[in-house]
Amino acid sequence: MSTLNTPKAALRNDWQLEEVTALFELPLNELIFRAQGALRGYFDPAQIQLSTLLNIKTGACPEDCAYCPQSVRYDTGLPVEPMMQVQEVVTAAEEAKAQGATRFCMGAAWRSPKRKDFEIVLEMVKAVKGLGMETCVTLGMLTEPQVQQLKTAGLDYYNHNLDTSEAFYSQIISTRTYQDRLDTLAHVRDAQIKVCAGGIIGMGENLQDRAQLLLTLANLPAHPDSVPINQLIKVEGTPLAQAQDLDTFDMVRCIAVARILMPASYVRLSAGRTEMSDELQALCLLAGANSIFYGEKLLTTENPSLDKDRSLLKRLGLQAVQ
Ligand code: SAM
Ligand code: DTB
Ligand code: SF4
Repeated sequence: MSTLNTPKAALRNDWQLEEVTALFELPLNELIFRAQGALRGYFDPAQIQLSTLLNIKTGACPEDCAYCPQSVRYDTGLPVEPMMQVQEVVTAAEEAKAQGATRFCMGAAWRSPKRKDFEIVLEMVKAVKGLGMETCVTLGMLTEPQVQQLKTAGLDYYNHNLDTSEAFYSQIISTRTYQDRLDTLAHVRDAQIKVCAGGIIGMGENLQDRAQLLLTLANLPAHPDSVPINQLIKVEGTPLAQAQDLDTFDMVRCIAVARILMPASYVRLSAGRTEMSDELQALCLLAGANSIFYGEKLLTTENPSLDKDRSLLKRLGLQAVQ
């Protein structure tokens, strides 16, 4: 039972597509009501988890992810930057901790890490862990030995998104397969590193694709511990720069369905908050999101300012998870 005496919904890995699409089709009030119930079984609804992102290596990525400003294939005007120094990363993590973040997520624009770079990432993980923060990295595909080394270095979470449904995936990325992603997630899970896996909406996918993405995540052998739901950030120069705008409530519905399918996971209202009103963000939190990226930048794009977020959390009566 949670502190508020709401029963814990069963953790299921046998969701059927019809059940998930039926959730998407519920009247919004009913969907949100059910999602709040699911949240309250496992979490204190007055608490929110804050993760800060840092891009430790920017741009020139060989992959062709159609949404991504860091792919070498698209001219987005993003300056390519070499990998950061360990000390620079530690300084950024110290700042994030001082601002109230509990998890520090380091991202790199790689298909997969090269040996020399990987050694440096291991040092970064050890150093950030040494600050008493939760550590997370997102480095692309990993082999089993690399996962073991990250585990030994003290890594808590690995972020690797499925991004969309298997059926829609080939329209977004051609340089690696859906199975590659599932394999990396399996290596991470087998090493008992916590899994952070979610996706993006607003790339032209249909409702069935969104339902299938969430179904695939929920029917993994264990639910991802953390589920980032990103709204596409349309970056000029990427193939998806002109993608159609989402309906305002699509994000709310996706978050609510993720919450119902994976009630014990942190569901993160991720990319896209700068385009959202305070009211829409509040609705996403009401629909069961209990985590955000906190810090003025995501990887290469803007995120709300710390002041704005502090004020929003205060107005909503939310406390940061310690
Ligand atoms: N290169 C690694 C990889 O792809 O696994 C790690 C970094 S990659 C940028 C991490 C995730 O950021 C992607 O899987 C995607 O879900 C998200 N992302 C990238 N560009 C985005 C955009 N324009 N809008 C929303 N999410 C985005
Ligand atoms: C995730 O799901 N979203 C974050 C994090 N994991 C690595 C990244 C969002 C990136 C948005 C585009 C950018 O800033 O480049
Ligand atoms: Fe590279 Fe990751 Fe961007 Fe894809 S999402 S282009 S793998 S940085």
